[in-house]
Amino acid sequence: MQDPHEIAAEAVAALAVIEDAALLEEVKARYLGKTGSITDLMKQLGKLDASERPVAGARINEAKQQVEAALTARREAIAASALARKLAAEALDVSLPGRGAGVGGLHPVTRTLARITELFHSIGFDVADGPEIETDHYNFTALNIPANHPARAMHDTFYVGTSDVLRTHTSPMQVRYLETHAAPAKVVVPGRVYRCDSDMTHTPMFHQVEGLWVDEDVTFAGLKGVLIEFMRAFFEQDELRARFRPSFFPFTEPSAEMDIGCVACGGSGCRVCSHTGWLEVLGCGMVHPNVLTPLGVDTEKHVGFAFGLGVERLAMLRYGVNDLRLFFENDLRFLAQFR
Ligand code: 2NL
Repeated sequence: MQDPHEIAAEAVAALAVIEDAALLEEVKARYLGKTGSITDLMKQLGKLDASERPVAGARINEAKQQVEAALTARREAIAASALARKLAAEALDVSLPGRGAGVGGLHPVTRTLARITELFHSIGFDVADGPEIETDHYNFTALNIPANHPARAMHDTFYVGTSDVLRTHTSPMQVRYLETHAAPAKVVVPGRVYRCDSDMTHTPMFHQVEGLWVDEDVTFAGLKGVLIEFMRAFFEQDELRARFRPSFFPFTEPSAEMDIGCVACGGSGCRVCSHTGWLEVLGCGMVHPNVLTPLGVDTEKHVGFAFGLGVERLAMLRYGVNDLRLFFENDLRFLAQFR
């Protein structure tokens, strides 16, 4: 009979180099399986002399236990290294920042709105906002645009039902302001306005800031001074030139449109100013008595000036954007430039 310890030593040596669980089971079968070499020794016990059996049996059992102990140790080692590999492969650094956690920024139109209202606030204008769905009273009638007046067509109005509209300007909020604030009143109203118009240079929704100053000694000269100084501060050009051309709005009389020297070329003529050297930037005028009187303002005592400007237009000029539609496409390659 072969020495059981020799077989056990051979088995332990074979197990020592095994890295794979399936191979381990093969080696186990070779020694401890039905036809394994240690099992064989057990079978041969019967052929031994009865006196030799206890010693030989004990030696075979020892050998078997050695192999089993080596098997168990190896099985655990293989499982431990498999687990270690799996953990290493699945390791997560939870302290890393998340993907796509970029820093956002304010939309250029929002920044321009804030800049405009801050400048007016700094010279004493209150800032107010109001509803985007208005009654036709506040949007039109109160502003000296009676029912069936052609001026209503001028505004390309979106109707909500029969007598509500999406406000076509922020003037209705200024009317509301005068209802709750007695003269003197000094306010700007920023916000979204809507007109049924869509092409290269018009979007159905855009932003406007309107201003109103009602007091005893408000003059057209004062209007010019406030608006020229506003434009100089907004564009950071102390020498910016301006001119006022006569115009018409139902809610102001007299009315004017204000041009500034082209901020792109300095007045020498370019594509931005259509080679005129001038840019039209707002409409303004002295508030029509038909607007003030129904609001309880005594027009023998109080007068007002008002103006309205387009925010996208000023944003385009300030940032050098040549296509209005870029503001509404939300392309991050465009927007990220204003971070
Ligand atoms: C433009 C012209 C203007 C006003 C808006 C106004 C408001 C009240 C009374 C009188 Cl409550 N006027 N607003 C006045 C003149 C012009 O806007 O072209 N806006 C983009």
